Amino acid sequence: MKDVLAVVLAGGKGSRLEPLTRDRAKPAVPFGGGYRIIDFALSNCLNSGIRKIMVLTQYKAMSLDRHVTLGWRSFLCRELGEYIDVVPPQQRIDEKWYQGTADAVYQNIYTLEKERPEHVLILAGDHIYKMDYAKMVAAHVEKKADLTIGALNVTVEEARSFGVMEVDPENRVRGFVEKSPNPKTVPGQPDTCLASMGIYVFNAPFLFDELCKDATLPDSAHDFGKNIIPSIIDNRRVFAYPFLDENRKSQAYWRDVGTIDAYFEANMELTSVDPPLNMYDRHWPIRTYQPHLPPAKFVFDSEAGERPRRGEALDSIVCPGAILSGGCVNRCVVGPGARVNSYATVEDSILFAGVNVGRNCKIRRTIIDKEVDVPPGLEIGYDLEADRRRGFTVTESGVVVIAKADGIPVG
Ligand code: ADQ
Ligand code: ADP
Repeated sequence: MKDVLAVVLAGGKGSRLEPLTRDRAKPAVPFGGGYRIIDFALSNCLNSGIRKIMVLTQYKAMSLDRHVTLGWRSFLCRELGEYIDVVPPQQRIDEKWYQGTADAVYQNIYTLEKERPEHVLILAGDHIYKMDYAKMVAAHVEKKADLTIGALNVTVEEARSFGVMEVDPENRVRGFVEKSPNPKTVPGQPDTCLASMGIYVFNAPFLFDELCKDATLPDSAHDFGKNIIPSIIDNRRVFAYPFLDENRKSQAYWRDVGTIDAYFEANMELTSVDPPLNMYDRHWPIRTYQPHLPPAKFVFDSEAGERPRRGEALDSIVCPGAILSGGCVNRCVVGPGARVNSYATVEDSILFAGVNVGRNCKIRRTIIDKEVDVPPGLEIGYDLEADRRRGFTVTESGVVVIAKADGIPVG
């Protein structure tokens, strides 16, 4: 993997994750307590033996930049030629801000070429999964491919928001349409489509040639899915790489947490007894920036008269620095330094770092953004109309989101 350079596209706006992406890019949105979404792609890189990583940012990148710089730089040693660099939009080649994904890579082409990699692995910074990219690169080399595309089976409904491939029995890509309203199904499986995961292994010189060619086309959206891939499948060796579990039998865990509902469900899955994503796998550690915080604390005050103050957590993830100070959480993700005060109950919810839940609050199916200070006695997630009137976001499935600027004090 020494000759592989990973480019992580981390510029997506994540508008369907609003209001969590109001002040931060989607890859910087917290996930599973102390992690950020981008930690999964970056951990996959390190665990796959990749030591040269460029993170391309664009939209509201401050929190993402800080996270990667503080948390990830120390894992790699520049003296040994290893690095993880956060690269803001360049605007060196063109006056314009980045356009599509191919343009984001093209704008950094000088830096990429200078590294003289053999392969460039292009990744999205906004999916939750554990994948050994070394196996994908090995398959790419074995097939003598010019481009290999990570592939997943999805339903026809889901396929409309993906690039969808048609492949021959050798998995060679014969058709590729980006976000078609009528996606092609897998032969013999009328309910299934083969979707692109938006991750690509390119032979580096081939990638650079194609980017330069595409950059001269006035009508191109400069996007891998819309332009580059469809234009090369007839003449070049493009293969799909099915993302399967370790036994290479069934589909592996992969979540696009692009909507609030999908994001909420993926977090809730982590609190189940046997989650589909194992975060405790020593062979595949998920790394992140870990602030120095004291251990989580649970306070139970039996001296408090008839109503003892129970600080407890069931089927929950509780991060360092959190204090359940006489409040209960059930099926929750409790972020670093969050606090739940006496007689409060929080169920099926996600509390970001530093959230303070006041006494006697009753909260369910709610996501609360960083450092929001919920006043005592508030009920959230029970009367959704009341929650909407308060200015909170309420999704179709009834998940409430309290963002930083929703009229509740922060800090
Ligand atoms: P989308 O995810 O819809 O489809 P896009 O919005 O272009 O494609 O985002 C791809 C990735 O690039 C995301 O991680 C995003 O954050 C990032 N990104 C977008 N614009 C960027 C920019 N200018 N600078 C830096 N990063 C940027 C893509 C493929 C589909 C595939 C799905 C799988 O186009 O074919 O099926 O991913 O999710
Ligand atoms: P997070 O909650 O993701 O840890 P922080 O609270 O540390 O993020 O930082 C987010 C803050 O950074 C926002 O309040 C916003 O004011 C600021 N910020 C984010 N992106 C930008 C940007 N592109 N330009 C200026 N400020 C930004």
